[in-house]
Amino acid sequence: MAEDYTPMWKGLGLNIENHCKLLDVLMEAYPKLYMSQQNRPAGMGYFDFVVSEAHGLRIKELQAHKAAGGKVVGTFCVYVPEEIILAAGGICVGLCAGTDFSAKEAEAVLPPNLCPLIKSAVGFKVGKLCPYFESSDLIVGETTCDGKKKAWEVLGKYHPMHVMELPHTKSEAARSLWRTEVFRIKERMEHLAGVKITADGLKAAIALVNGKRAALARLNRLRQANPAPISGKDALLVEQIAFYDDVRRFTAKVNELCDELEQRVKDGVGVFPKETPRLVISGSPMALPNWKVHHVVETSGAVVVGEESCVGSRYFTDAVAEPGDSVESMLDAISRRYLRVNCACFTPNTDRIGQIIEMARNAGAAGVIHYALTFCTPYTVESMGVRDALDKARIPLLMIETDYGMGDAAQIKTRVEAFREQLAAR
Ligand code: BJ8
Repeated sequence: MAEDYTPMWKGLGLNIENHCKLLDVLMEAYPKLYMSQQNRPAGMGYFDFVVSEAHGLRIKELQAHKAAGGKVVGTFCVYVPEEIILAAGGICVGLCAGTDFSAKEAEAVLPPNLCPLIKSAVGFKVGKLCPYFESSDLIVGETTCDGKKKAWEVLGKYHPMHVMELPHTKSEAARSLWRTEVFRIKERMEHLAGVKITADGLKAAIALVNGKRAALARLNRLRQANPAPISGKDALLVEQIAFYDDVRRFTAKVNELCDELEQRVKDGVGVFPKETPRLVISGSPMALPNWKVHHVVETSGAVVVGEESCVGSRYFTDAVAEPGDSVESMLDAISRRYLRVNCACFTPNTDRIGQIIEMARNAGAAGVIHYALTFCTPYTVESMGVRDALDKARIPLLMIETDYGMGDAAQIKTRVEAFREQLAAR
């Protein structure tokens, strides 16, 4: 890190000793997993820097924003409309976490048999380990899976929260409920920030977030080239950083990276040989710093060429329709766009299956890995329908259910290697 941020972390009330241990773990893992990759695009340098300053410079930026009167809002789900937070002069930061470092803190207030993503995030708050939590003026939860919505009752004892009621079908009644929720979060943001959201402000925020999604979609189109111009692990990192970096700067840096990748594609330059089996990963989200399965796959002779995931295509596919001129018409467009996301918390959720097949075909993938976090009922149960549909489409599938621990990494590696051999034999 560029400077000693200890005074800032102390000011935020972090548990300094444990926070330092957490940073040590991360800073030890990152070079091993990331800097060991061959022929990385030069444009990844920016994202390496962002990781190195994730708890430093970015937090300093959030503090400066707050000092100037702005608000910081933490979220856990791609259904929470970032555009509304930005239009109220806020900064939106993702609080999902991808490490088992905070499991002990989480298990003091939550049962152990719970999705690791929820435990990791709540443990960060309870253990005072995360400067993003401590910088947030408000945390926005949502009624998606049972684990999350019950966890928000616990989290609400530790931090000011707003919970959006997300319906679980896409019926007319559900759309109407969701529209009401979108209008309600707009009012909550106005109240929090002490501003009135204007049509111009909302229009600009929509354009900004659409630009970010378009840059990520461009990156993912470029990954479809063979040889893949960027590793899946690097692309995943960019998708993870999308949740907390400054939107304008991030979009510019992703587009710069894409310019470099376009040149690589023209020159036939890749990070793995052309014949490397290509895989799409689909399922539960992989929050930073969860790189486990990508790392296993890419050190087992295969390459990941797409993520059908909320840290992946569910986040960047689809833009908010170019808005009308009133705040109301823009909120309607936001509400429609967000309800098109296909999370396994919905029933039925068959459109997701079509998207997995489409992604696998477009990316020239030889197979799909269905990834479910342990105790993630929505994605685990839905994996049965995914299996049947991929079977019909003659796309090989490997199902992996795992948590954040590394105890099963060797076993997953053996299964991925066997899958790769199965693909080669076809
Ligand atoms: S839109 S996937 S971000 S809810 S992994 S906590 S589902 S038990 S994170 Fe999600 Fe929004 Fe859906 Fe996406 Fe529950 Fe499963 Fe854990 Fe999950």
